[in-house]
Amino acid sequence: MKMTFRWYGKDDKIPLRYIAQIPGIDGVVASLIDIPVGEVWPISELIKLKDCINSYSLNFEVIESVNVHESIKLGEKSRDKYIENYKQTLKNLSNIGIKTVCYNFMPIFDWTRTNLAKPLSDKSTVLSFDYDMLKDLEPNDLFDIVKNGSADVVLPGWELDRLNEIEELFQKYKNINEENLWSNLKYFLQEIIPVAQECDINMAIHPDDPPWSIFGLPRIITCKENLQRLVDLVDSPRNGITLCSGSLGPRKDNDIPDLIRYFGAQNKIHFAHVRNIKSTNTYSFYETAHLSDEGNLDIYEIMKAYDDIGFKGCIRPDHGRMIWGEVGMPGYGLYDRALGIAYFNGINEAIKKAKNV
Ligand code: DNO
Repeated sequence: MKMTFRWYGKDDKIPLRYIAQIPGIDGVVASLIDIPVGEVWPISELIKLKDCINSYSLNFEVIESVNVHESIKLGEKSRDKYIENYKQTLKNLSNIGIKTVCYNFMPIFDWTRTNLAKPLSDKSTVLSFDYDMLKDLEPNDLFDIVKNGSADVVLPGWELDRLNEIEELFQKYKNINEENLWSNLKYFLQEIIPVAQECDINMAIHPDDPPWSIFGLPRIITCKENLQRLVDLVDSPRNGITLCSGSLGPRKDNDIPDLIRYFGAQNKIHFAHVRNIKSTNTYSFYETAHLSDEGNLDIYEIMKAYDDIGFKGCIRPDHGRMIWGEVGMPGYGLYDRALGIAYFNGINEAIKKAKNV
């Protein structure tokens, strides 16, 4: 597997030279966050980004993410224009050597949390999701939470200008149930996957986070059965998943090592996110350090499952705590994610050496 680290480009407070110093690092996962959703990513900008990353001897082969325009998820007439743009973006990405594109199909909101800085007993802070709290909130309140908690950085998916269209979007989603969303996803994939095939790009859908409906909006990429339905929508090796332990993990019926083995056996895992979470009740949880003892997920078993399937793709530590006084994008600080990588490296070394005994 190739160890990678998410980097938010020129607005990221973490310099690439620091990332390059993480032991065992192979590359960076990035995107063009300034390009409005639905527009074609210009090749000139992509070349600049790639050159910048490569100049620190870091590889660049995964995009997280090329976001999908709401009109595609809604199945509106205008979707064809946005799908054509998406195809052109894939072609441009393939020209700079991108091998994997992560995307998601969550209506309106990407990942959702009710607190971006929940204090833990060690005085670090983490992202958390409290279902009871969400019940009393309006979507606008969520934007406030994100704005006030994001240390002046615009979190992708939470651009404030999106607020202007929120009411209208909610109106439109009134007519969209889970089955409609599935059929809109199928339409999208039937168009996109043949192009991904020509471009040698693996499409890796990111699970819904959290993996259940919020504000009454349908969410479908949530569990083993639905992930299987996704890969069956269009039969192609290019149609696969981002296996995100922290997004799927809050559902008790999602056994992450089992999912890795099950979808790994079908060669459907194109990208891996590893992090830990601790549930506080059925629909509430907070994020923790990566260490197994800190959360519900057994990170050793997860890494073991990746080793068992001979995973060759890119893997990255996911959200970490904010520690050691670092101020930055919630979940995306340098220190705790670098500790995550050190931990994965340790587990991997132990797995390898134990096999040779
Ligand atoms: C949150 C991330 C998500 C992810 C997108 C992929 O931290 O895991 O925003 O990048 O859902 O499309």
